[in-house]
Amino acid sequence: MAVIDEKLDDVYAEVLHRNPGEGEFHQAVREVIDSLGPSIAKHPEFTRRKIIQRICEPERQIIFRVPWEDDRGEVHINRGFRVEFNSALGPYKGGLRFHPSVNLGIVKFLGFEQIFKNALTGLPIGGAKGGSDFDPKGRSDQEIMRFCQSFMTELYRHLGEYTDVPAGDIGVGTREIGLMFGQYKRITNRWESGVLTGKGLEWGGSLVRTEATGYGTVFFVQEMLESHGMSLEGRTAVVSGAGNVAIYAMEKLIEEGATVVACSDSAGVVFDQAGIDLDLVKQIKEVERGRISDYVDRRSGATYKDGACIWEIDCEIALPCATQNELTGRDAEKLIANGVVAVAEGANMPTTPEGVRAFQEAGVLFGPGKAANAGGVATSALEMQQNASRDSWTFEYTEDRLRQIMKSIHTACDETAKEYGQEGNLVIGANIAGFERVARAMVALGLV
Ligand code: NDP
Ligand code: 2IT
Repeated sequence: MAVIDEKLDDVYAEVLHRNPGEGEFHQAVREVIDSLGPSIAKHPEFTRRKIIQRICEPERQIIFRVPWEDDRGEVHINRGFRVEFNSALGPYKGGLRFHPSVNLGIVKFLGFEQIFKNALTGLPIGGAKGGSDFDPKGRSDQEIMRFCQSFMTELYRHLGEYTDVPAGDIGVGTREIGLMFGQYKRITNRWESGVLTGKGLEWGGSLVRTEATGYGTVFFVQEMLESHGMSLEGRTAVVSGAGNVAIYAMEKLIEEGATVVACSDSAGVVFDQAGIDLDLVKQIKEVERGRISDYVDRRSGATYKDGACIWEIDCEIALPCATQNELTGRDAEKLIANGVVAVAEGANMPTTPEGVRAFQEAGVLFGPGKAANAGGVATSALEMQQNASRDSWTFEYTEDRLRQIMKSIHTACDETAKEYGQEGNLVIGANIAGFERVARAMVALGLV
C-alpha cells in the first residue's frame, strides 16, 4: 500500500474504528484517501470544514426486514439496505444489488464509490447504493415478484425523484426494476417515472441504458488508447462476467474491431479462440437465464473450464466486469507477462490494491471503475432528464451523449493527474477530480 498522507492517517484510523468488520468499505475509503494528500494541501478549507471526515460518514443508512413467501409457502426473511451517502450534488443515485454476499460493508463501499463516480459524470446526482442478501438464482418469476414487492413496500418511503433514485446492479435488471416500479406506483398512487432508472422502454426507460455501462467502459478504453496513439482494432480482449456490463462491453469491443476470446460467470470460464458468439451468450444469459457453461454445448471449438481463472488467458485488453476483488496481484502479473496493454474496470473495485499497483508499475493503461464504468449511471441521469421533460431521445443521440460524457471523464482524470504532477495516473486523477467537485459543493452548502 502507498504511504498514506500524514494528515489523513487519523481520518482513516477513525473510519476503521467506527466501521468495524467492513473490509470492502475500508478498502474503498483507503484507495480514495491515498490519492487526496495533494488536494487537501492545496485547499485548506477542505480540512477546516472536515470534508473528508464528512464524506466518509453516510448521510443516512437504512436497514430493514424483507419477509416473503416462496412458491411452496415457506417464509423467508432477507435483509434490505439503502445507504444514502451524499446529496451535495443532487438526489441520491445508485443501484440496488441482490446477491447472497450483500452486507452493510459491501453496500457502503459501493455507495462511497458512487459519490465520486457520479461527480465525475458532471451531472446533478448524489451517491447511494442499496440491495439485499436475497439470492435470485433459481427463483421463479412469481418469487422474484413477491420479493421485489416486499422490498419496495419498505423502501418506497425513502425514495422520490428529488430524494433518492435507485437503479439496477448485480441481480437487478429491467424485470426487477419493473416489479419495484409497479409496487411504488401502487403504494404512492403516483406514476413517478423519475423515481427509478433502468426502466423498460415502454414505461419511461431510456434507449442505451441497458448497453450504457459496457459501452461506456469501452469508450473509456478507446480514450486511453487514443491518447497513446493506439486503437482497439485487431486487438484480443478478455471480459470477465456474462451479465449486463460484460455483455455490452463485449458488444462494443466487437463492433470496434476487437476479438473477445473469453468471458465467464461465477462458476467458470468459456474460451473461444474464434471470437465469442455474442448472440449465443445473450440467448443463454438474457433469455434463458442459464449458465455460461451451456455455451460450449452449442458452439464447436469453444471450451469451458469450471473454476478456471480468466486472467490466465492471453490478451491485450482485459475488462473485469463481474464483481469486487476478482483480479488480484497475481492475476495482474499473469496479464502483464502475457502482454496486456489496457485494463479498465467495468465492475466496481474488481482489482485489488496489489493488482492496481502492479499494472501501474508495469506501465499498463489502467482505467479505475469510478471513471470507466460511470457510463451506466450517467445514462441513468439522461433517463431522468428525459423523464423530467416527458421526452424520449433516439438511440444515436443518447449514445452520442454517452460517448461525450466518457470522453470528458477521461479528460478530467487525465488533466487532474497532470495538474497534480501524476501524469498518466488515472486512479489519482479520478479520485481527486471526483472529490474536488463534491468538496466544493459541500463547502458551499454549509455544515449540513
Ligand atoms: P449482473 O447480475 O448482470 O452480472 C453479474 C455477473 O458477474 C454474472 O456473470 C455473475 O455470475 C458474475 N458474478 C457476480 N458475483 C460474482 C462473484 N461473487 N464471483 C464471480 N462472479 C460473479 O450484474 P452487472 O453486470 O450489472 O454488474 C457487474 C458489475 O458491474 C458489478 O460490480 C456492478 O456493481 C458493476 N456495475 C454495474 C452497473 C450497471 O449499470 N449494471 C454500472 C456500473 C457498475 P453468476 O451469474 O454466476 O452470479
Ligand atoms: O454501480 C453503478 O454505477 C450502478 N450500478 C448504476 C447506478 C445507476 O443509478 O444507474
